[in-house]
Amino acid sequence: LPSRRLISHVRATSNEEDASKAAAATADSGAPTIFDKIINKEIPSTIVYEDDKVLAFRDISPQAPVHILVVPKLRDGLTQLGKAEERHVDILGQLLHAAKIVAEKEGILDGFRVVINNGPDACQSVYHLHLHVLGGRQMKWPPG
Ligand code: TR5
Repeated sequence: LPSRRLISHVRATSNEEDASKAAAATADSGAPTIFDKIINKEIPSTIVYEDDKVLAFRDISPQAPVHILVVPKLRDGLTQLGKAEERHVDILGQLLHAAKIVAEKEGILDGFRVVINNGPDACQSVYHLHLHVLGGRQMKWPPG
C-alpha cells in the first residue's frame, strides 16, 4: 500500500492536471451525454454558430482565449472519432467546415488549432464527438 501511494504521488506531481484528467476520463458507454441537453437547449450555453446539422458553443473550461466546441446535433453512433463509419463522412466534413466558420467569426484565422480527443488515453471526457477549436494565443507544439 505505501508503494501504491508513492506511485500516485509521483504521477500527481509530474503533471497533476493531466493525471486528474486521465483519472476522470471514462470509457465509451454510449449513454446520453450533457451535450444532448446543450443541443436541445435544456442547458444554457454560449452558441457561436448553428445550422441544421452542427452546433458550436463556448467550452465551459476554456484552455485558450478562444475555445469552442463543434458538435454534430445528431450523434448517430459518433461517440468518438474512432467509431466513424462511411455514413458519417458528410457530417465529418461539415464539422470541419463549421470549425473554419467559427475560427473566421472569432478572428483567429491566422492561427488556430482543431483537436479531437479520442478515448481514455486522450482524456476524452464527453462521448459525443466534438472538435475543440482553440486560438487567441500562441499555440505550443507538440501538444501534450
Ligand atoms: O475532454 P473532451 O475532449 O471530451 O472535451 C469535453 C469538453 O467539454 C471539455 O473541454 C469540457 O470543458 C467541456 N464541457 C463539459 C461540460 C460543458 C463543457 N462545455 C460547455 N458547457 C458544458 N456544460 C454545461 N457541462 C459540462 N459538463
